[in-house]
Formats: sequence, structure tokens, C-alpha cells
Amino acid sequence: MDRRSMLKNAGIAGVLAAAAAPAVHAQPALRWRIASSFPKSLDTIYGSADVFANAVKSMTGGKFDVSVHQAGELMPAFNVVDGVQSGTVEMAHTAPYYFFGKNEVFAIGGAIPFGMNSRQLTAWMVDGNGTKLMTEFYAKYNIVPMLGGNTGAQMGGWFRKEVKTTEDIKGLKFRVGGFAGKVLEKMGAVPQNIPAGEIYQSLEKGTIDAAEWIGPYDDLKLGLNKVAPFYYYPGWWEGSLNLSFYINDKAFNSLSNEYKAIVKAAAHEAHVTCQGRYDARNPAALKQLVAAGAKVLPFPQQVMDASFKASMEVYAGLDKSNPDWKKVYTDYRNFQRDQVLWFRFAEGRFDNFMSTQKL
Ligand code: PYR
Repeated sequence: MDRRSMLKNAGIAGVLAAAAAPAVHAQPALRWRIASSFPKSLDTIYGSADVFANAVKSMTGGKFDVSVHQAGELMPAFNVVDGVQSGTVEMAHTAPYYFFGKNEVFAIGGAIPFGMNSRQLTAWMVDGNGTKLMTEFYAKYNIVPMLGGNTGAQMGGWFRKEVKTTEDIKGLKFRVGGFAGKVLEKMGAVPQNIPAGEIYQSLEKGTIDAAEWIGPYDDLKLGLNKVAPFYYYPGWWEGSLNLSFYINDKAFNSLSNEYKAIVKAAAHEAHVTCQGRYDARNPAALKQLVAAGAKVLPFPQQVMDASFKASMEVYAGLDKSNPDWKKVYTDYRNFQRDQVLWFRFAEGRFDNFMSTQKL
């Protein structure tokens, strides 16, 4: 081929390639950072942010590079809202209820005692008013929220002594994630909001009497069974926990529509993957914990009933004192009421039947 026809052919090939190239390749190179509230060792919960970062990277051909930083690396676990609000980092990955001290509505986006299970909460976010209401709320903090994973129903945690009645909760120094502390405090406990990385040491040293984190897979990794033998269920304060990605609004609004769509798709991938990993990994971990001597016990009915009552009293108080809460919780509660009714039929009956069968 002579030089002229080579140039001509290359020109045509170039035009064809440009025409075929997806618009995303015309997007700018970007670097973002995610401040996680979790330690890297917990590959389920921390790992959701990795799933997000990898998805964004691969969907943009490597142009949009997101790095994930474990708790303490850029800022302490519980400072990530301030980090995103001020724009110090573009994103955070966290459990919303850690920030209930700013406003109790944070907790509704994550978990509230006797709240919705994982399926129901995701339904509220993707097809109910959840995303709309939480997005409106978070705008006050310069945050655009995205789904960031769910743990499913959690275990109730590790206790040195048996919990036979609500009397055994009184005075108990109990590590519990965020907002549930408000209910436990009402029941006489002394709640401690401690980040994952410090729970084992606090329980071992006796600074606290009991601790909950998430469930078998993570709890085994944290070694909580080595410092307290009684493993209670369920974590009635976390019938499921929705994790969130928080995005600084200026950073998000500066993205092209393509990048915004990619961020949303990546968050959904992280959300589904997180729940799948917990469900897949918890059974083997529970067997290992039992084999290592954990005594697995249900919370007594009296404790469940009293906890439910205390929770409803806390919500009735918040309905009066916090208008933001009333607005979001009213919608949440109505949605939950219908979900609980529906789940009693097909899903509930099916699950109950299956749990009594031999497979
Ligand atoms: C907790 O902090 O308890 C969680 O479940 C993440």
C-alpha cells in the first residue's frame, strides 16, 4: 500500500473508531477518594466500597479512578459526614445511624430498631419514597446519598452473662451501632458507640460488658467470640442495615450525565454484592463459631416485647420533637406496615416452612 492510500485508510479507520466510541471515552480523567467508616480487614462491609470503585473504574475504561481509604486513614470513622460536607473528600461509605446525634433522620436511612428488613428497605429506597425523602434531607449536609450495601438482619451480639430478662440489660455497658443506643438507654443500658476496630479491645479489657457488630462472618473475624460466650439473636435494632455512599453535592453535580449514571449503577452493584456476600458467608462462620464454643441463644420474648415497646415510645417522642423525623418516619412506617402484611403471606410462609425441612 502506498503512503497516500495508507493515510487515507487510517483516516477512515479513525473516523469509524471515533463514531463507534461510546461517549464515556470523551469524559475527563477524574480521581476521587472515599473515606470509609470501616476497617479494611472486614472485606464484606469495607469491600462494598471496593466493589463500587472497581465498577466505576471498569465502566469508564479507567478514567474515573476512585480510591478507598479505611477508617482512620484520612479521618476517624465517625467524622466522614463532616469530611463529605466540607468537601475534604468527595465520598464516604458508612452506616448512617452513626450520625443520629446530628439529626435522628440519619438513622432512618440505615437502621432503626424494629425497622424494615433488607428486602423491604431496598424496596422503599428504589420504588417507594425512600430515596426522594432521604435525598431531600441530606441536601442540608451537602450530601447526595446512594445505596451502599445491606447486611441483612444482624445478630444481637456477644454477652459475658446471660440475658434472661430486661433486668439483665440495666447498667450493661453495651457497644451498639448508633441510634439503637437511644432505645437501649431508655431500657437502662449504657450504650457505647465504638468503631469496629476498637470493639475487641474494649470487650477484652472490660471497658464494656457486651458488644454487637453485625453477624457471624464479621464477628468471627473480629474475634468477639473469644471474649464473650453468649451470642444472642436477633439484633432487633438492625432487622437490616442499609449502608450508604455519601457524595459531596458539588462533586456529584460537576459530573457529566454519563458519569452520574455510572456512579449510580456502581452503587447498585455494591449494594447487591454486599447483601449477597453476607448471606453466602454467614452460615459457615456460624458453624465455626458454634464449633468453637459459642452459646447461641434467642433473646427472651419478654426482652423482645419490652424492646419493641421502648422503641415505639422513642418514635412517638421524636414525632413530637423533630419535624424532619416525623416527615420521613411517617412515610417509612406506612411503607413498613404494608410490607409486613405482604411478607406474612408468600415470603413468610415459605421461609417458615423451609426452615422446618431437611435439605
Ligand atoms: C455497626 O456499627 O453495628 C454495624 O452494624 C455497622
